Amino acid sequence: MSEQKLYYPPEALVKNAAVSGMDHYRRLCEEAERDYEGYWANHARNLLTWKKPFTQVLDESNAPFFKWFADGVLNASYNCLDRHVEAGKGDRVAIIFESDDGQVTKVTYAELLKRVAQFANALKALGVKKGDRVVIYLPMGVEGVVAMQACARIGATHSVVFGGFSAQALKDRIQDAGAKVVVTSDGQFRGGKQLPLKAIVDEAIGMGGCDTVEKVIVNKRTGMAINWVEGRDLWWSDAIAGQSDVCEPEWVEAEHPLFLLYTSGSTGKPKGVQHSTGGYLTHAALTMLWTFDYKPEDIFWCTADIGWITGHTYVCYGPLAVGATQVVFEGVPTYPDASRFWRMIEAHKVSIFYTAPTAIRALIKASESNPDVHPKRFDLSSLRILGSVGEPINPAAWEWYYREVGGERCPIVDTWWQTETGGHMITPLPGATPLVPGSCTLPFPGIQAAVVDETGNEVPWGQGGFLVIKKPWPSMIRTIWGDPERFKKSYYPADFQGKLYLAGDGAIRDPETGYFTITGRIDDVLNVSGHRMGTMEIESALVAHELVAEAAVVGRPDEVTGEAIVAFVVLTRPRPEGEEAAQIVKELQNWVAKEIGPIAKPKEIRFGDNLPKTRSGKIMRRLLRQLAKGEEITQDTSTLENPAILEQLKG
Ligand code: 6R9
Repeated sequence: MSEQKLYYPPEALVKNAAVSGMDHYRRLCEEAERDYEGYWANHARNLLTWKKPFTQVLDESNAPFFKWFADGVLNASYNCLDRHVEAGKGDRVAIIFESDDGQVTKVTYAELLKRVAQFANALKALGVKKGDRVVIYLPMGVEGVVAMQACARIGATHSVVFGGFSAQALKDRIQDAGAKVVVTSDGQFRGGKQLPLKAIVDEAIGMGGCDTVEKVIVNKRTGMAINWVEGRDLWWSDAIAGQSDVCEPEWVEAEHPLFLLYTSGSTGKPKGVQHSTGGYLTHAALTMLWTFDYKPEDIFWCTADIGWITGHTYVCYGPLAVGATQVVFEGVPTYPDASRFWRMIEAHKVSIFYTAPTAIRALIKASESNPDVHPKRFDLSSLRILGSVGEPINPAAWEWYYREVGGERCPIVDTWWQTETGGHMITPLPGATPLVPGSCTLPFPGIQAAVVDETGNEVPWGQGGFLVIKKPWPSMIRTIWGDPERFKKSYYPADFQGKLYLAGDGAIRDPETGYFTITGRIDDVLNVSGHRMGTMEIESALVAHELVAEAAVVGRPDEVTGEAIVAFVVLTRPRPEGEEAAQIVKELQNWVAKEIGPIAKPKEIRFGDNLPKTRSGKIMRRLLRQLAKGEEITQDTSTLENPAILEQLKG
């Protein structure tokens, strides 16, 4: 990596950047090193407005259940809305919304505040109180942001479920969170199609076990026909009718759970990652200013869905906390054609653009076969900073993004972070860090990242190991909802004496620069198009089908989606071939889509009479991974119970 070309930020950008040059970056890191608590306390004080200032900073007394700014009192929605309006910025556009069919709506800070307050009052009228959980199952749109902010306003803890998740997945989340209210819409538009949402909510609740749900609020989006449960369901418009558009925020302690967001881990059950209010919002705001170098003149666009952490921190909270004007979009990057992003950047003069490698790779492919959707056909001169998130970006995609989209003048911030970390952890700063394609470079100032071996000792640069964070940070996960033991075990394992946060990724540092490169998950978590999925979740879904006796799921590198899901399946009947096999593959693919969601559909399913197992009965996933990739198995397979099976599973 050391011989690779470095990409330096343009002079003009360095000059005006919030973090300007590497000396400045190093000074900030040293400052944090010298007085860790003082450093974060300053940011929390300067970036947020507190109802009652905090006097405590980091509380480690019940480690690893760390607390930050615990005696401080604030409200996230006040910080995202009211304070900008009070500062005379009410007429500033907060959201430029572009729908699936290209219609544009603009909402100012003053209008957004009113809509949030009114919806907050509607929730209160339904009996939603501080600490209650509200599940939000909405498409991308202003309503999603309004619903999240309204929960924050009254101290209700929201849990957004991505609109692509199935009834089963939704039910699991509603049940685990114990939600009192579900907010949804009749349907959603996606790539020119109408897809149901309310019907999926009905199905989820109909499965039983969701007795905590008292009300379902339905926003009218598509106008499609829906079923109605009298007494339980009510239209969004009826819920807000007659409600005041003024709502005093509920002032909450800094540690109050702002939201739960479910993500995949290495066991079958998704984990409800719990985030705080004060620490979370501090880092959301700080990373807006430093990683994106956000300035009041900027138009910010993060393409993530609010169903993912990126949509929480860099659509709902970060941009609003700093008073930014941002673009929010509904739809997919390839509809009406694969120039959607470029057209929107041109139309809305986007200056900071943040998306996922999988989208970039899909758009590269599309522009190769259709020159009309190539970014060079569009005026992208408003861009000054590009970002990447969700998975490793391969150097070829990086270079294309840099050259064809950024015109070789926009630094790319390749931001490594996770649902659990709340905000950016390892990332270039655009006016400081020389870039290397494929590397997320160096830790954000104040974040102490390291690569360690299985005993927790730091390995020399140039040697791979486990990525860990050495000190607690303000926006970190507080616990797993309802399962503190799992939180401890997953993130502060005993192997590291409970002292290091284990990220679940492998990493390696460049021998000369110390730059980090993420080498992928070290657990059984796959990353498909930037979406996290547990192999065990998919396996459980497969074995729930009557035809399936046993299943093992692995990832295979994929040119567009990063990883693709490959399932090895043993059926309860003889191994099928030809047309029959093809039919069962289809059926199982649809089954998984129904059980979890279309994103979890295996791309390939192979049938065997058995799976490769050790004599003690462990499935040899390493071999399956090689088979999935089409690699020749060269190593010793004598420990296998049934070596002949490999031939059958070759595909
Ligand atoms: C923000 C987000 C987290 C996992 C993470 C890692 C992968 C995210 C990355 C990256 C390489 C980057 N990941 N960003 N890998 N480079 N810049 O995506 O959160 O959905 O929880 O996924 O995604 O494997 O552990 P989440």
